[in-house]
Amino acid sequence: MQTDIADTIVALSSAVGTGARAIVRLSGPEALALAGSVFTAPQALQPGQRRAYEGAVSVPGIAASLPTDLYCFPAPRTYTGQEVVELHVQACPPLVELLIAELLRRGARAALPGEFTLRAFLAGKLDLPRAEAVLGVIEANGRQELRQALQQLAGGMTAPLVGLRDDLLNLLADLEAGLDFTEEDIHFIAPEELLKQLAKGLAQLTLLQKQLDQRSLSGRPFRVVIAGPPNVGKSSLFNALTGGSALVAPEQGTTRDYLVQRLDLDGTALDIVDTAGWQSADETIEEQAQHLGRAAAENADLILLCQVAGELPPAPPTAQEVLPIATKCDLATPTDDGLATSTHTGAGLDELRSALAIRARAHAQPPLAPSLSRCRSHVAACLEHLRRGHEMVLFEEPPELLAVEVRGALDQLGELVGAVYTDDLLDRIFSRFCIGK
Ligand SMILES: Nc1nc2c(ncn2[C@@H]2O[C@H](COP(=O)(O)OP(=O)(O)OP(=O)(O)O)[C@@H](O)[C@H]2O)c(=O)[nH]1
Ligand SMILES: [Mg+2]
Repeated sequence: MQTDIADTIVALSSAVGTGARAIVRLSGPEALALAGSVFTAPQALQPGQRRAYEGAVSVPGIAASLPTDLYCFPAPRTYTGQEVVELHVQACPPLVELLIAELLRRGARAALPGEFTLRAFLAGKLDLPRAEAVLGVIEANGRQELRQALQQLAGGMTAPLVGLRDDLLNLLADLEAGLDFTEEDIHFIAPEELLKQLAKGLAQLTLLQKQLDQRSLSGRPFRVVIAGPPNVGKSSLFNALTGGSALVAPEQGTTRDYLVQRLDLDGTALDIVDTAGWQSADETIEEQAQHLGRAAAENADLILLCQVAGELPPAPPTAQEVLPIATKCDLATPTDDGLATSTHTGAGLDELRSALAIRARAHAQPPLAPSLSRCRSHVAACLEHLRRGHEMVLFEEPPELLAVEVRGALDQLGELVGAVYTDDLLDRIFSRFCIGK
């Protein structure tokens, strides 16, 4: 991505299409001058002041001037660290197109995908994992991915590493200072202290490695749990989807255990789980069934929350994503409370399968996956350097060699947070963004 941060870039930064408002965003040294050249307001624009103006834009080809709000955010306290201006206009696609074309004609450059966030990164506003998390938030499929992306955006991954980098930099400084005095046997840092620092780094990184492993969602198939009150047709739905043979009976409390079956939908694997209907338990076995069902629901990526069509849907049990299903729609007119299905007539089953396939596919390629695997590889390499360093201190090897390992560990951490990067890497990361972000 060849970008010059001296260019003033422009893009539509709200969703494409009609709507209440469209936001045309500019970033760069000429942002206000360019926006001001198409915008008129009763009061003069004040460069360097953070404020909003009510006015209008006029663009060639449209006789009338169009009511517009202009928001000016002077550098450096902005998303990109540069002067940012937003023009909020009516979300009419031809108008927005004409406005952007006019700004381009006057000297702005069309922003490349992710270029606003790239500028934020280059200005030091975001480290690399947080910049990657911006994409994770935009493209999150479901609440769990959104939660993870927001956590990463808030610095959840890199904040603990800042302290580690500082500690290792101090350690390296002490080691390198000592290198000039190796003949005299003067140490700036005692071997016990070295071991303590290295062990602390190892512990921190091992913890981060575990967290990254847990967050890699794509490792296991998408897990769909069928849950809801007793006798609403959960096991019948399970059988209809999987071709399985869960017990189905008119009595409530038929399902005691829970059943899992792997299913292939359009080439994507997913696990479907049938659970016992929720009810108060008055015997031990029932209690166990309830407990198992709840545990299965907690591990779900999606809960198919079943209720008989026409009845009030039950309250969702957990924070997991829920798809409400109105079962037995052959018996009653379904309300709007969910996807209407009937295992007797087959109604709604194809729609349910496609809904599951879309979600399972999205789960198999979570937007944060490339970021997680990038971070995982740096953490693993950094751990390796620290492990070797730890061993060297134990075996009293020369401090020059230890310094090489500590430097290696620091390089890895630097690449992880983006303190060290290549243009290729930035290209790979930011080209996945959409334009305007
Ligand atoms: N008319 C109609 N009956 C259904 C449908 N699905 C299930 N049933 C009937 O509803 C009864 C209960 O079905 P199950 O699938 O065992 O219900 P469940 O929710 O698994 O029940 P528990 O395991 O006891 O919680 C059975 O008699 C099924 O034949 C449907 O789509 N239409
Ligand atoms: Mg059942």
